[in-house]
Amino acid sequence: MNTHSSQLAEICAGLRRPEKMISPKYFYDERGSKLFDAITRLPEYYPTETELGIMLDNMDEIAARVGAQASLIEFGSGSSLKTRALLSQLIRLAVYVPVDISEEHLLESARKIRKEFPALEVLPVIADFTKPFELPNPKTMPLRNIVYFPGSTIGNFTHDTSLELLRVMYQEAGKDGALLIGVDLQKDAAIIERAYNDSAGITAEFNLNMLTHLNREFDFDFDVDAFSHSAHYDAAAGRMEIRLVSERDQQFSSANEEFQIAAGESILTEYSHKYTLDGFAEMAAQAGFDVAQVWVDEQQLFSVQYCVRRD
Ligand code: SAH
Ligand code: AVI
Repeated sequence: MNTHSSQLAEICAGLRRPEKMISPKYFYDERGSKLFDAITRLPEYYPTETELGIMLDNMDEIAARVGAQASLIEFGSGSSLKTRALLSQLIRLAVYVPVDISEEHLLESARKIRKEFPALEVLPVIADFTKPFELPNPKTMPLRNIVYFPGSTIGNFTHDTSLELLRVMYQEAGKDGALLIGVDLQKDAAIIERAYNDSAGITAEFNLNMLTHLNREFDFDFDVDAFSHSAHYDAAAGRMEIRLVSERDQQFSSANEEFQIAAGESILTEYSHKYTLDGFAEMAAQAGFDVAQVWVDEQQLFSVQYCVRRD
C-alpha cells in the first residue's frame, strides 16, 4: 500500500470512531505550516517566545551539554526558528538533520539554514516520524547524536504514542546520545486556553485548514464553512482538546466512503498535553531516559529538558 492510500485509510479509520478524530499531522500542508508560524508570533501563544527565552538565557550550559561534533536530529523542525539560536552556538556541529512531514516548508527552511550557516551540512528528511524512517549519512562522522524535539510537539501525542516516540528517539540517539526536548508545563488554565483561542482567529484558521488540506489531497468534500473551532483545557487530563464542531447535520465523503455528522458533533483534531516536571520525568524514564538537567523560565510556564539514555 502506498503512503497516500495508507494515510487515507488512517484518516477514514479515525472518522469511523465513536468520537471522530483526525491526526494533528494533517494540519501541516504548506498553508498549515505558515499558519503555525503565524501562531508562534501571536501575543497569546506563550510557548514559542518562552522556549526561545529559556534557550537564549541558558545557551552556554545547553551547548556544553550537546558537546562538540554532534549530529543534531530535529523532529518536527518546521521553520527551525529556535534551532538557529542553537546552531550558532554549537561547537563544530557535524550535521543538522531536520525531519518534517511538511515537504515544501521543510525544504525551504533547509535552504535558508544552508544560506545562514554555509559551513554546516544540512540533510533534511521528509518523513512521518511516527513511522520508521532512515537517517542520512553525513560527510563528517559525528561523535554523538542529539535528538532535538522543541516546541512541546510531544504534547500532541497520547501517552502511549508519546512513549513509542520517545523509544524511537532513544534508538536514534544511540549509546552516548541524548534528547533535548521542549516540554510545556501545567499552569493556570486561563493562560493555556487563551493561547489556543487567540483574538485574531489564527488558531481557528489553522484548525479549519485541516479540512481544506483533506479536500485537496484526499478528495474529501468537507464544507469548511460549516465547521467551527473549539479549544478547551481539561485540567484533570492536563491537556488542551481542540476540535472542529459541525454547525449542522451534514455528510461528507472521500473515495467510496460517506460519513454523517450531526449538528454540535465534533471531530477531535488535536490534544496538547501540558506536564508537571515529575510527570514528564516519569514518562521519559519509562522510555529509558533520565532527565539530567531542566531549564525553566521565571514563571515556570515552559521547560527545556536534557535527557540521557540510562544505559
Ligand atoms: N519545532 C517547531 C515546529 C513545531 S510545529 C517549533 O518548535 O516551533 C510541529 C511540527 O512538526 C510541524 O512542522 C509539523 O509539520 C511537524 N510534524 C507534526 N507531526 C509530524 C509527524 N508525524 N511527522 C513529521 N513531522 C511532523
Ligand atoms: C505543534 N504543537 C506543539 C502546537 C501546540 O501548541 O500544541 C500546535 C498548535 N495547535 C494549536 N496551536 C498550536
